[in-house]
Amino acid sequence: MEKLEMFCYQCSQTVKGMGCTVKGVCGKEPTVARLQDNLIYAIKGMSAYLYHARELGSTDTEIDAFLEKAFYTTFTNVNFDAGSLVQLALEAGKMNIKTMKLLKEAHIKAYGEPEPIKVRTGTVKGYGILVTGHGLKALEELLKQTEGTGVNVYTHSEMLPAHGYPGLKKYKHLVGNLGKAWFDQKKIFAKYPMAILATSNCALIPKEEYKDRMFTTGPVRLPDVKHIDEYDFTPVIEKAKALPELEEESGDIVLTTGFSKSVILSLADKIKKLVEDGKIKHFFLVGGCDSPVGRGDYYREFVKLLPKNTIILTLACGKFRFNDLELGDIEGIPRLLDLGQCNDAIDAIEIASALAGLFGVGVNELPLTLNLSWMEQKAVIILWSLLSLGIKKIYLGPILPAWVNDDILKVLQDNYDIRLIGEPEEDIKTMLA
Ligand code: FSO
Repeated sequence: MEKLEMFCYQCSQTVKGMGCTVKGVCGKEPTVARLQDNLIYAIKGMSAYLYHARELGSTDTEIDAFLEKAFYTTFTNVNFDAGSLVQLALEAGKMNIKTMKLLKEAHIKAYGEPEPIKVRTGTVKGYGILVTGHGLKALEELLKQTEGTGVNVYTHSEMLPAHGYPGLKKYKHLVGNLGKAWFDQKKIFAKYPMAILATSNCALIPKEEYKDRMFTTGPVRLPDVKHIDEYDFTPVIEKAKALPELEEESGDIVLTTGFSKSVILSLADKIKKLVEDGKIKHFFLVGGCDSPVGRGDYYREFVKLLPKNTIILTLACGKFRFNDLELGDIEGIPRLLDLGQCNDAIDAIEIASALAGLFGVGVNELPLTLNLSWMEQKAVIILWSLLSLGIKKIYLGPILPAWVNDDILKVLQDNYDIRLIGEPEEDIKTMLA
């Protein structure tokens, strides 16, 4: 059958299928289409955070109204003005700051403020359920329903920070974390014979060998995988109990998480003195959404090479590239501080502005460098949040998002001095210079 022909409003030609969005059939660089794509990615990321906030009873009508406006603007024939689409992306960034705050407050209200905690990475003898994604509400409901059943609960990837929340760590059968960033899931889920629950984005089509013991909840759906509605995890618990018990296996590493804003800011005076005495020379924020493509090893090498008088804040699944490294401490302050999930970028923003206040300078004048790995929708909206605050000289890697063309990159470089990663050693020299 002939494909529908459509008029492309951007190049004023008739094209096969929908109006082109990435490669212009007209031969023109479709910057407007790419900026529309950017906006779609950005509002998808923001919607994910909003969804988890709503799960905990927190909503905001101003954010809802913005999403409506932004989504409407991505019609192929509503907005042809590249400049205003950049402005809209910045507005989305600002709105996402509000969204991340809403979610953080909802998490703290429900589970208390995270506290530093060491998390084991092996297995405990007995039945188990492995939870992946970002959904703390789903995890909490599962923990309530598994209490006293002899089924242990483990986290994977972006669920690691759950261990820091008092309201979640109080469950003694939340016993550890298995695996690293989202893209190791096929290997990890196949390796451990336990039930698996996916609570948010970054779930992959399952392999045959574990498909029948995998479950989804919330917005996640996978082909031939049972979906759980209304937080009734009975089928997941029954499946876990029908599987062989796991053996006791001590993990190779112990991970640390739970460095909330208030934990870090309670050390503000000490940090100030260490900076003034030259014992802390520079702060780095290294993290973001990890990508299986590109030079992901860059981040491990980068962190390893950082001088011992530097502090590294981290968040999101990008941290698994290096969060097993023993980096020591500076007079009792750990050099590696895990702030949590990608949405906890709000803590990084508030810590940076508190440090700026402490030293009486602007955030761009702080001895602070942001070196962010990115992939996917949430990383896009977090980048626009940082840009909306006027933060400059952010390093990006390991690859450029598909919607960035030379024109867009030039705007980002000219206005925000965005830099692309190079070699770790050279980058560190430039950042510290
Ligand atoms: Fe990573 Fe996934 Fe959370 Fe992202 S698990 S990649 S888009 O969700 O933001 O850090």
